[in-house]
Amino acid sequence: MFFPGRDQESICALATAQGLGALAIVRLSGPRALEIGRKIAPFLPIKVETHKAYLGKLVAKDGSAFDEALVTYFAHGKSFTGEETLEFSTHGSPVIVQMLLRVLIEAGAKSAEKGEFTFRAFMNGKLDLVQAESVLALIESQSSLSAKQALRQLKGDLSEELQSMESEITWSLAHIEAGIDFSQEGLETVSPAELLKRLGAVRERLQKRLASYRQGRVIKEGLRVVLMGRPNVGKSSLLNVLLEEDRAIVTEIPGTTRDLIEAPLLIGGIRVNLTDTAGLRESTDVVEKLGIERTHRASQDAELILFVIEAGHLQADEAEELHKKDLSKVILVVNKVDRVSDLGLERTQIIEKLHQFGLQAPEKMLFVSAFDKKKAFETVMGALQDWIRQAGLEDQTALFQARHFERLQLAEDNLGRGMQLVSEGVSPELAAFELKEALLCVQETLGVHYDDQILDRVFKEFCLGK
Ligand SMILES: Nc1nc2c(ncn2[C@@H]2O[C@H](COP(=O)(O)OP(=O)(O)OP(=O)(O)O)[C@@H](O)[C@H]2O)c(=O)[nH]1
Ligand SMILES: [Mg+2]
Repeated sequence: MFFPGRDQESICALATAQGLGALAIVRLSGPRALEIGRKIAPFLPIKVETHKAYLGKLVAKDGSAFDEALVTYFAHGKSFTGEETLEFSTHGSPVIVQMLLRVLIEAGAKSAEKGEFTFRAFMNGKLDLVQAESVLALIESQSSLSAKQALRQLKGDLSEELQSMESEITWSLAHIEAGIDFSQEGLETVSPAELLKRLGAVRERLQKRLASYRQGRVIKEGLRVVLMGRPNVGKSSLLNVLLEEDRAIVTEIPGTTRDLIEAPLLIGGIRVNLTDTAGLRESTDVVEKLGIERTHRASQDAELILFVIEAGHLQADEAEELHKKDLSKVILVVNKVDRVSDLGLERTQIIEKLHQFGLQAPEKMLFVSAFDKKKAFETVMGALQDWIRQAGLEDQTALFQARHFERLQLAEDNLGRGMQLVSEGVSPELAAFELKEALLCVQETLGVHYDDQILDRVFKEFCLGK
C-alpha cells in the first residue's frame, strides 16, 4: 500500500515555493493537527472555528517566540485533504520555515512525503484520481490555457462525464445480465436496439474525448512549430526575430545551423515550442547530415511547419520537399522580400512555379524580410495566432493526460466489441464481458478501481507539500 500505516499520522510540509518570499505557508494535516498545532500556536482559542485565521506568536519547545504568524483552521471534512488541517502563514524566511517544521515534528507531526496531501484528499473521497492528477497539472502548467484546462478538470468536468458514462454502461450491463439470468426480476427487458442506442451514445462521447487528446497534448506540452527550408534562406534570422533576441547564429555561409535550436514562446495563452533546424541540402559532411536527419524528424513531429524560401528563388528540391508534406500544416514563408520590388508579381510567380512542379500553393503564404524585424514579427506572429485560433484550442475541454487516453481508448475498444456482440445477439455472456471490461477502464480512469501501480504512477510525480 502507498504511504503504509500513515493515515493516523499528522503530516506537515511547506506548501509554497522554497526560498525567500514575503510569506510562506506550512500545512499540517491529520487527526492530531489541532492538538499538535496548539503547542506551537498557544494563542489558538479553545473553541476554534473552521476557515478562520488567528494571529499570534509561534513558540518553540522552550517557550521562546520565533515568528508572528496567521494560523488558519480547517475542520475535519472541510479541508483539501478532508482531515483536520492548520495552515501557518509565516514570514517567508527559510530559517523560520525550517524552525516551524522542526518544532511541529518535535510536537508529534511527521514530515509529509511527495504528493501525500493530495493522496489523502483522494483516499478521503475529496477528489477522484482524475482530479488528483489535475492538481499536478495545475502546478505544472506552463501557459494560461493549460492552467485553465487543469482547473476545469479539477472542478470535475471530466469526472462528471466519466461518471455519467459509468452509469450508462452499468445500466446496459444490468439489462444484458438480467436477460442472461432469468431469475433476476424487477428489471424490464430492453430491446437490443435500445441498448445499442444508449451504448452508441456513450461510445460517441468517448470518441469525442479521445479525438481531443491531440489538442489536449498541445495545450499541456505546447504547440510544436518548426522552421525548415534550404540553407541560407533566413530560418535562424526569423527565429531571432520571433524571439526578439539573438538566439541562433546567423552568417552568410550556407549550412550555419547544424543542430535543432529549440525555444519556448507564449502565444495567446498557448505554449509554443519553436525549433530552428539545419538547412536541407545534399551533404557529405557527417555532422550536417545528422543535423538534416534531425530536421526531418522534427518536422514529422510538428503540428505546424514554417517552410521558409527565399524570394525569387523557389527551386525544384524545395517543391519536392513540400510535396511530401501535409500542406494543411505548412505555412509558406517567403523571406528576403527586401530584394524584390513587386510583391504581387512575386506571389504570382511562386504560385505558377508550384503549379509547374505539380503542387498547389499552401493556403497560407507570408512575405517577410527578416531585416524589417518589426513587420516580420507582426506578420509571422499574426499567422501563428490565427492558426491557434482556428484550431479552436481555447474552447476545448480536451483530454490531456496520457493515462486517461490509454484507459479510455481501451474502454472504447471494449465498448465497440460489446456493441457488435449485442447486435449479433448470439452471446450475451460475451457482450457482458466486453462491457464489464469497458466499465472497468472508465472506473480505473476515475480511480474507483485502482491498484498500487496506478497510484504510484500518479502520486510519485508530485512535489513536496502537495
Ligand atoms: N537581404 C536579406 N538577407 C537576409 C534576410 N534574412 C536573412 N538574411 C541573410 O541571409 C543569410 C543567412 O541567414 P540565416 O538566418 O543564417 O539562414 P538560415 O536559413 O538559418 O541558414 P542555415 O542555418 O545555413 O540553414 C545571412 O547573411 C542573413 O543576414 C532578409 O530578409 N533579407
Ligand atoms: Mg540557420
